Amino acid sequence: MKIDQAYSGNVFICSSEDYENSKAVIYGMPMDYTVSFRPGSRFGPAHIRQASVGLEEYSPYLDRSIVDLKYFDAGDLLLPFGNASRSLDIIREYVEGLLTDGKIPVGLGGEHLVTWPVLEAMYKKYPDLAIIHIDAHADLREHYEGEPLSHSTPIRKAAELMGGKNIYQFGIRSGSREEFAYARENINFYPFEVAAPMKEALPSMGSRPVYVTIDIDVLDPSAAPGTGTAEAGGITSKELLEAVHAIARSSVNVVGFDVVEVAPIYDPTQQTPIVASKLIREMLLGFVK
Ligand SMILES: [Mn+2]
Repeated sequence: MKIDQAYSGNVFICSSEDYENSKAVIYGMPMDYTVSFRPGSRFGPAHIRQASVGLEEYSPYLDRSIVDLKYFDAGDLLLPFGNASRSLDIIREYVEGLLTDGKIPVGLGGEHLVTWPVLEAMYKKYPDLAIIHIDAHADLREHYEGEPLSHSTPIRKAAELMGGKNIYQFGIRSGSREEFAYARENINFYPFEVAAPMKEALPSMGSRPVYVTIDIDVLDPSAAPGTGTAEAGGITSKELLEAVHAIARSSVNVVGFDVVEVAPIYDPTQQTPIVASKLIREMLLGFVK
């Protein structure tokens, strides 16, 4: 007899087994081989699923419950470890398939480079796409030690593909002088803070299709130590949730989102996947109408 997996921790809590009728699809991208400092985010998706079992189904912020929403958890993509280029191809093809099926992709990372092929697929489907990027790091390098396929380059690639003025960055507090100069000139750039500038910027996005990518290291290391490139001086989980709810209550049309860079091995308390799983719940309830 089949055992219901909804509360097993093997899937994100309350995931439906019905792909066809699910609006959103959760998928893991267990890739961490281009990181500049500490690896380990390949284990992020599994730990976010395990931590999700501790969540309530109901969101008092949004007065909505995940039992009233149908989403499917596809598990983790099978990636060829060590081969970044082929891994990105596999991610891109998978997300293109989700978009063809009319789904909202909900990605679990993995290092931030996994977002690059997702953005390529999203932009192909939505030519008027805007990106909301919430992160401690600008991720605007052209290469890292000569390597363009690095977790420090995805937003630069996106800016070159779709124009920096279609990208909104929040919470950035780390990067090279060149990245900050590039951001100030080319991007809608809101460094250090997240919730207040988010509320300021959202009206200018109107009802555009938006992809939201959150690097967990935007949080202060005291709130999320389990990440490869922890950066002091970050925001609280309360401020991050406030920003997510501002997006949810705005008129933008969120067409996909992800949470990346959860590296559980650096966090024996598992606080980092715990906060990431609540973010996913709130984004499912706030963004998937
Ligand atoms: Mn980062």
